Amino acid sequence: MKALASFWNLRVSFGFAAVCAFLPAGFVSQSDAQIVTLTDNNSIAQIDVGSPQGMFYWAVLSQPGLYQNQLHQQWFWYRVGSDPERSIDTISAPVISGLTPSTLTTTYYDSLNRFNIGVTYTLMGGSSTSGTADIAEQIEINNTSGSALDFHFFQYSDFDVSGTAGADTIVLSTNAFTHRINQADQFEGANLVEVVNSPNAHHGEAGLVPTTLVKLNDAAPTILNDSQLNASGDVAWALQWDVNISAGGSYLISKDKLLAVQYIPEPTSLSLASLGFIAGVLQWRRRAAR
Ligand SMILES: [Ca+2]
Ligand SMILES: [Ca+2]
Repeated sequence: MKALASFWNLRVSFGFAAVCAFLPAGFVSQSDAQIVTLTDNNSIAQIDVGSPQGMFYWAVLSQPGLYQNQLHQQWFWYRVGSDPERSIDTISAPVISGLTPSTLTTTYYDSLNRFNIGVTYTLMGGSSTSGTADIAEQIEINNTSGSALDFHFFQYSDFDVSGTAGADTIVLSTNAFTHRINQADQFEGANLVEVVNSPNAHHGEAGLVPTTLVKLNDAAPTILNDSQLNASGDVAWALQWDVNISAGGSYLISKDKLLAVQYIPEPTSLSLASLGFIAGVLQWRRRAAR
């Protein structure tokens, strides 16, 4: 069953990559969903900047001509004081700037003019045979309210490494000096590593989908539970920054994600197995036709 699921994932990814090859880089779709496609060397990322699905596709070349998606959903939530959390796409329509084939900035402006949040993504692909790619994310929160702002910012990440939702392990690690979370490692064959460059997160949570997402979308203010480990499942993780931003002040978060997939130069046994399957079906149809 799992092999079959992997097979379909690969087929879907390949079809998707084939479609992407015809899109101009830094492409913004015209539909209701505002999807931006970033490309660089061996990597493709897609971000729906107008919905909580957020970044929903990130692939690196894992075989000649084959892109395997490693990401289901990554997006950002925020809370002011003890209000419930909301996803940043609810603040306003995204204002897109700095769009190049591999970079994007989206800014959201609070309707009460208390703050704005800008997120800049920079995709850095590796060589075609490296199996690695990097996304840097910089978040800038500006207090425009005229008084101090009790602000809470959340990143939610649901990667499905190796192209499958199950059997992943997530480990969140803390900095030895600050005792705050500064790294996330998720793995199942392929690896995803996020290093929180600055500042380290105040809280984190590793869990099974959709436990943390439910907390971010419910009506109660949430503090992530600081669990650091979850294994063998459809895992997700989140980070939380708590800050009092002075009037006219800004808060900057700088992070870096690295994806590492084993690059296979030749067709795999999976591809050969699928050819065998097709040959078997053809033989069965010939027999049935007699
Ligand atoms: Ca909540
Ligand atoms: Ca997952």
